[in-house]
Amino acid sequence: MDGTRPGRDELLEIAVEVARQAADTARRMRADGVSGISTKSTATDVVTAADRAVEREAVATLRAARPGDAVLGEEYGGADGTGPGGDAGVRWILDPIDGTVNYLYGLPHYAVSLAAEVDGEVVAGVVRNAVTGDEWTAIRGGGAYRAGERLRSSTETDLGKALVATGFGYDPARRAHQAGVLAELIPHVRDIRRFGVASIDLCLAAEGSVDVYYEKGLNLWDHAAGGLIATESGLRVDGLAGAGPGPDLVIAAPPALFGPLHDHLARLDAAGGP
Ligand code: LIP
Repeated sequence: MDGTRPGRDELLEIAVEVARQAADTARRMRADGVSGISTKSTATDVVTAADRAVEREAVATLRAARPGDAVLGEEYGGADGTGPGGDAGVRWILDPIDGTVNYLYGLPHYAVSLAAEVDGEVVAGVVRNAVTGDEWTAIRGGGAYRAGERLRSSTETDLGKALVATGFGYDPARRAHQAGVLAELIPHVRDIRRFGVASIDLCLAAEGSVDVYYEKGLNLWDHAAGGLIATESGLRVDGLAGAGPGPDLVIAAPPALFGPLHDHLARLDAAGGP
């Protein structure tokens, strides 16, 4: 494998191989207990030795498979010296353990999320729950799958009957703002689910296990792969006012629910606050 321009199938194959290896490492390290705990943006934004080890291992495997590609990882950023897109315009976007707080508490709900981006567009992605082995994949234009089944997202058309997944940041002031938005939104929906893992939340929306998902404050590695999987299952994945999914807000919803949910979130300044 060299700096040649790869096919999407080839990129997905590499992503799945790396995600399975990373998931096994994360799960094995968790069985030995949690070590090397430190914090990042706030006292509750934790990182563990496993987050770092899984990322180093995944980057090494990606390097071996495609030496010229760029890698953007949560723990080491793009510390590989190569530009946004490597020799062939390929960049890998990796969250080694999405749901680190769940990992810390031993909740069986954390994932490896890996996307391949070519010339700035995500074209392949995998999200793998490291404990259950649940694995969601997608290729742009090729659909989204879980266990060989093509995913079809919710067809709900009434926001009042929509089950909503969402999340909260690590900054107390931001959580207060997010809770305020949620308190105003909850009378207008069926109910809320807070699982703690953006990548899996997007995949649950992709398979219709929840109807919609939204969250403020995500990084690219939290939503790159899950966003493609959600899009390929039929959801609209965007921000407010067509801004695109990003740190201000990520919304994933069936076309019929996107407008009503968007308008509530805009009215409630969900992209605003700290
Ligand atoms: C987490 C996200 C989750 C969000 C958390 C955190 P991490 O990512 O997956 O949706 O609510 O605040 O950002 O920190 O576990 O990689």
